[in-house]
Amino acid sequence: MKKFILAFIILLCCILSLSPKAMTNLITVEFSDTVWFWPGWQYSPTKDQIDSVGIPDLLGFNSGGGKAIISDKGFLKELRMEYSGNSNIWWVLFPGDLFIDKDADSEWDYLIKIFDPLGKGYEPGINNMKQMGSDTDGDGKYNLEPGAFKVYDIDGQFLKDSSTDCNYIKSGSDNSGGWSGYNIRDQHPIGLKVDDIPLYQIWFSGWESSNPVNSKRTAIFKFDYDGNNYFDSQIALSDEFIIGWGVNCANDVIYERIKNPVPESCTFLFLGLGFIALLGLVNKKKFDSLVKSRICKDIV
Ligand SMILES: [Ca+2]
Ligand SMILES: [Ca+2]
Ligand SMILES: [Ca+2]
Ligand SMILES: [Ca+2]
Repeated sequence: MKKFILAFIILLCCILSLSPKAMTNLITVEFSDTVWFWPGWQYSPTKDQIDSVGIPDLLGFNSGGGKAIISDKGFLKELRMEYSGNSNIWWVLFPGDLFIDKDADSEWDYLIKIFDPLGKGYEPGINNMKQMGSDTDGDGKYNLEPGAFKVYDIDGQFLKDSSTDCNYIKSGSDNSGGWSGYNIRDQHPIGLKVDDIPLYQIWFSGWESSNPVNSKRTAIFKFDYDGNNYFDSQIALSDEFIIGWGVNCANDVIYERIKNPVPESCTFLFLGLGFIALLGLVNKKKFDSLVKSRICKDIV
């Protein structure tokens, strides 16, 4: 009887681990903004000592920012980045591309292309909201509307330093175009030039043309957005993953190694252990005869 109850519990666990309800559980992980530049991308002795050169300040979780939402199957579902500034000249800023290193091996795996959403073409490092955004309501203020943005498989793009890589779009150092006279973090990756066909799309919350001084905004990336029958992205995360993001001036950049609390293949491991335990409960005699008859059958 005891064995029967134990078997029943194990079976129940197996069924629960596969149930649709279990698949909907979401886990939130907080992350901060701990770097001043991406590894290998220092450029200026003075600015490399500062987290944010001017605006904005991308905020860590202790300021309310920095959240990754992961499904209990280990898929990335959402990223939330908070930012604020002590000035409202947001028309000069544009969000950079989002980089994801799903297994934290310092090779990027996915790119979410924000930098050129309207297909206007880009000039590395000098574009601003007026050049790249839209003014759909005609009030003269340009902003990036929320919407669908393309995801690219960039497997194999290394996190190289500035001397060896030419595929990155970098923040401007030429003091021309939209950046003439601005004091920014120069020569830092803010995007990537890609010619590939996008894998799918995800939802991005857009970017404001202005921002009340010192108030917080949140940039949200949704990877499994079904509000408008968008996309079914499945970015499977390893035990650790890295995100890289910033603005087109690279005034503040994020490069965070985040722990994925969902153990890899935990469900299958659990299932496997369950079945092994079940097998152990089968009457040894019956089990032996079962095996024997199978062997005999195979020989015959
Ligand atoms: Ca910051
Ligand atoms: Ca990788
Ligand atoms: Ca407008
Ligand atoms: Ca930073």
